[in-house]
Amino acid sequence: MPTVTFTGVDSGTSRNTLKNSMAFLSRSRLILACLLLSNVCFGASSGPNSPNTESTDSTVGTVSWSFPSPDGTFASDSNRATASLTASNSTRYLRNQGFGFALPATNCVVDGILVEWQRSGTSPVDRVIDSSVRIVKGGVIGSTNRSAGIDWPLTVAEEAYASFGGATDLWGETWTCADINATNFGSVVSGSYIGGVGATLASVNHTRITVYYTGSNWRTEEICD
Ligand SMILES: [Ca+2]
Repeated sequence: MPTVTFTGVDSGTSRNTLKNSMAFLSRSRLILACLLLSNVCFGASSGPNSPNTESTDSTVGTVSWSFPSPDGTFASDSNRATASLTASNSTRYLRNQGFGFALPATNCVVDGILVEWQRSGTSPVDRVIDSSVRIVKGGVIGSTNRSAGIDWPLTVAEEAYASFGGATDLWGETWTCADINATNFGSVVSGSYIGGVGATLASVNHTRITVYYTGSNWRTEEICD
């Protein structure tokens, strides 16, 4: 058995120091063995975000939208996109894109999309209703119409946000988070005047979208004491 000789210090003290160090290393190995690297999912939402483009899309309806300068629907303010309706006709689509989402590029699953429009009609007797409400993916208008024929408030003073879709509604589409981040992701809405006479002014003040998604992060967890 070789003999270890400690020089310059008391050999008993050095022996205790070595024993303490080895005990510390032993505990450290135990702690490392109890750490688990796991992929943990979390639910999140992004938004509501506002668009940076607005236009008339002639896919439906007959009456185009007019937009003030610099914009009508980018914010809830005194500027509105408007369409003058008569004799039971409908607006063309009001199309919004450029919502500026920045969902994670990886480990990201889209769970639902909520679209809200702040809008009104101005006829005191007859009404404007939603005729078509759809999502835009990759610049293409979706096949799912979420309109329930809801009345638009009758005055600008009564403007309110109407909600379509939600936290678990994918609007009949299959999504990647890159689809949401794309500049050609957006929404369209068309209104119909259900009065047979007179005229009304359909107005949209603001469009906004909230996206719900599941992400995941790698994290270490201690699984024993
Ligand atoms: Ca506005």
